[in-house]
Amino acid sequence: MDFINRSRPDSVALETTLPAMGLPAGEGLPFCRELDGIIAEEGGTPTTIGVLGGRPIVGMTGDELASLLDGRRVEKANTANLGVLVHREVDAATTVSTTMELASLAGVRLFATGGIGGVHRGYAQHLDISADLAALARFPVAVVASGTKSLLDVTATREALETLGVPCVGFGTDRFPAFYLSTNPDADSVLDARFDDERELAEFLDAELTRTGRGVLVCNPIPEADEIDRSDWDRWLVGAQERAAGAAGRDITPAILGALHEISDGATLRANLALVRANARLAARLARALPSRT
Ligand code: PSU
Ligand code: MN
Repeated sequence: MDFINRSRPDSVALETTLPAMGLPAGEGLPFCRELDGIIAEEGGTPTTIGVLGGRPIVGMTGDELASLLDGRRVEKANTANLGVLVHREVDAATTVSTTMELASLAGVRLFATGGIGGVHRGYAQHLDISADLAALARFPVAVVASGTKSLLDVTATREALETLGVPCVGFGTDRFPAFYLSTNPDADSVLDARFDDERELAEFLDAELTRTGRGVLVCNPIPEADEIDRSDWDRWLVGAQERAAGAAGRDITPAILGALHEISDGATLRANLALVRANARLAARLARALPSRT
């Protein structure tokens, strides 16, 4: 496939669905610049991934990113529809799944995001499972995230990762985090291992990505000061689900995130930004510490 590869050995991949659809209009671009600054400060190379005119770009320039995030509606590309969007030569934002696919194609091994997609609540009545989960089992990239978004079924998502054989390790925790919350609010979801030392974690990731050719989920819980109160969360979620009830398919996640940001008067948005910043910082430190980068 024809794609632009501007990655470097110390690259940290960043996705474009989060700034294009997960944040209020106009906030995506400045936030991307902030993440670039954090990654550069830690000695890494920020490498934002997206699709312009059907051509995937690994390491978008500021101008390219500005044109993707200029406010018009762009397509959301996961591993199912990426090929069609490339074929039709359109612009698209990449989710965790396609950011992993394109990062691995370019040889980028670290990727920072907020929370991965997963198994939606009520899956027994209406099956909805993010392509992010299968992507973790297919592409050799370490994804640094605060677990899965708490608006999903966190327990089922953790189980699905186990079923897919995706290693899930924690940095500073042995519990699966739930995005705005540092642990799963519904059950005790344990991880495969806990690491407290960045160098040791980087050594493990290097060995594991090479050994399996598949992905690893690195769980970095939201910083304690930014965590959302449990009872506020329960209330906000009920309200957001009601407001987003009309959304379907790929629009569900952005609709619920947007409703939460409004109902919580920006509290979920602030928490979301805080955890992504922390994940970008950790990913950059791990990228620098990867033993076999060339
Ligand atoms: N994390 C965030 N905000 C987001 C997303 C993740 O903090 O907007 C996006 C990611 O791109 C993820 C996608 O891959 O939501 C999942 O969408 P779906 O549930 O439709 O697979
Ligand atoms: Mn879905």
